[in-house]
Amino acid sequence: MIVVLAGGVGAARFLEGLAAVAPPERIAAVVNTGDDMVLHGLHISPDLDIVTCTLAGVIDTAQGWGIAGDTDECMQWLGRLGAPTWFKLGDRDLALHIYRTARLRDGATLSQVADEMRQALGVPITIVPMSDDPAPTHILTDHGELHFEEYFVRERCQPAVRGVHLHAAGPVSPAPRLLPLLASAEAIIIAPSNPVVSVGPILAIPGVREAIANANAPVVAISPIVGGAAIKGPAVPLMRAAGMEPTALGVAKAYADLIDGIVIDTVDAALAPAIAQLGIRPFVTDTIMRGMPEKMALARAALELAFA
Ligand code: FO1
Ligand code: CA
Repeated sequence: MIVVLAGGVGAARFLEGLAAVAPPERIAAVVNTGDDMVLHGLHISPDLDIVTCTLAGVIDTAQGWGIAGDTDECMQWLGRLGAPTWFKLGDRDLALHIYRTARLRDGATLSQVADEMRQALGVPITIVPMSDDPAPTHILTDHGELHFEEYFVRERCQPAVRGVHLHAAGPVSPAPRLLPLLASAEAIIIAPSNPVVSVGPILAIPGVREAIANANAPVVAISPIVGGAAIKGPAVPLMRAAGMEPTALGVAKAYADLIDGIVIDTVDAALAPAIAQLGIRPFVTDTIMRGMPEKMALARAALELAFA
């Protein structure tokens, strides 16, 4: 299997390209669940849903999350009842949440539910949550400790970040399929996702980082930082708070113990020699995924680097 460590939107778009250039049955996405939370009594798994719905072709592509053509009747009524409305769950999206929550309450694991949902939506690639245990990511800010989604969506990344608390680093087990997938992988690809709050939680789970370092497979990353800025989301303040330089070189350093190569954007070509100095092979190409041709080209670049 080609195993991809995935966050949300960037990873989902990369996986779309990968599934078009490699056999989908040979692709497995290991998905961050640090963003998961319970709201209205519902188990919300943003990155699992973003990856699943993108690959199913039902994502709202303008937002990168939520379901295309969705309506907000339920949200409006929740608002009338005084329930929180800062996290938008569309009417169709709520069906996914009701299903997941009911199955978990029946005793199913998050791994089982993720597999049921991707099958029901016709997604041919394997989708595995990083863990079946709760492992929320908290952001320590000047407004106190916030859940990642409270920081990101409710507070719109306004509070100053002082640190990041990954509960994934606590007494959390990897999902049952995760370590076997890594041990038998033909390649491991770190998607262009936030290294602190998307890939960070996956790597923080006890045993996972070691399993990747010890895997026989080549390991390559795609930098989500282009020209010192994040393609999407609050990577820059979060990387700074985690002691990383918010550049493609900083991303390479964060993964230096794991990766054999990294795909960086043409605008960052000047960083290639410093990356090579770390013993990591840089691959310079256009990494902005505007449409399907760019997604496929980026996937081909990652595979070329892995199998070079
Ligand atoms: N992101 C927002 O910025 N605002 C929202 O109201 C919102 C709702 C939402 C509902 C379901 C879902 O699967 C994702 C949702 N997201 C929303 C996206 C999500 O919060 C983040 O983009 C990811 O956690 C980042 O990977
Ligand atoms: Ca290795």
